[in-house]
Amino acid sequence: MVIQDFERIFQEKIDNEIKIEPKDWMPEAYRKTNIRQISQHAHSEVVGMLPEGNWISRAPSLKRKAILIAKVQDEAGHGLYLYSSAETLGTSRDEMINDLHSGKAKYSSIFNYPSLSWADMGAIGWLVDGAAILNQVMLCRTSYGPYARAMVRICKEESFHQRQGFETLLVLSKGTKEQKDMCQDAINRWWWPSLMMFGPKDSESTNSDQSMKWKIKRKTNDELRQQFVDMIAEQIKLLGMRLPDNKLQWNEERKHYDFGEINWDEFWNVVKGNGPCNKQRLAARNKAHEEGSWVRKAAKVYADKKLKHKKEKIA
Ligand code: BYC
Repeated sequence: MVIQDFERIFQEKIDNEIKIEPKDWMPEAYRKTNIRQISQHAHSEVVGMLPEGNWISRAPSLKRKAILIAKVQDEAGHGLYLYSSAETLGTSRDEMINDLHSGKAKYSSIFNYPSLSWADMGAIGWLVDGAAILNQVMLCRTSYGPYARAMVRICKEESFHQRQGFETLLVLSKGTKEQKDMCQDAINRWWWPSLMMFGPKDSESTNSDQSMKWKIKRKTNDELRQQFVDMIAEQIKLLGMRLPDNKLQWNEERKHYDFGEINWDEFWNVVKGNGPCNKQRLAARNKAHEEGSWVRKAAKVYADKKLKHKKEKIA
């Protein structure tokens, strides 16, 4: 077979909704795009543990603490499924982790903002996980098999995360004046960064066209962002709070909410490493990696020993 035959078979699979699997032939750029997106996604899950981890020791009750620990643990699990999924494309865990720790790899801009109050745990669950779910439901149908399958389980857990976030804010929204103020303040601070999670507008999105053709992405950044605004603009009514956007308004003609302009300078500044917490996040990740080195060594010795025993039994 010549290269054109491989390309044709690959494209037929994409057109016929047949998943691409690790051992299938694929264009080098398809492989690279998936490694880029899946590893960035994995890094986001792992770095995303930090703003919430910050509040585990200060959760207001045992119940809230247990829920938050479970949620943060879920994020770690999501990171692990995703790293495994990227590894099937021929990259290594070490390579990906090194790129994160050196600052070479990107991760979601949202996790470079500080979590200042308990209400932020609610706002992160409701808005950040809410934005993540819309994106990830789409990714359950992505064309690369191992990524799509990882997403199915992740989405189930994310939907629990979003509901716990909303419920946390619902309790605060019915509380004292201080609790209501704290709730509104968290929404004010997390709203615009949540909208930025969907990436640049379609006209500025360098990867979207090709990723849509390959069915890695099924909806554009702007389509998903609009879906998110429409969902949250309704849900906030139940909280009796407001979104910090004077231009937010239902548009009967479009059957969507109109909303104000995102501060794209802020977005790119954060993506380039100059957000409020970029340096802090990378320092925390590097420190955890160094301090965990003895655990990795011990786990490796244990695994080698087990393998040796198994081989001896067979022999
Ligand atoms: N932040 O061409 P575009 C979670 C980059 S975590 C930083 O539109 P693409 C959770 C983009 O990478 C969930 N960078 O890109 C965890 C590209 O640069 P490169 C995280 C961003 O890939 C813990 C450039 O801008 N979800 O749920 O077609 C606690 C141009 O963009 C961002 C995922 O990772 C950003 N926000 O589309 C709680 C989902 N946006 O790579 C919750 C998987 C864009 O060319 N990822 N950039 O140098 C995706 O679906 C897509 O990668 C994106 C961007 C929609 C994010």
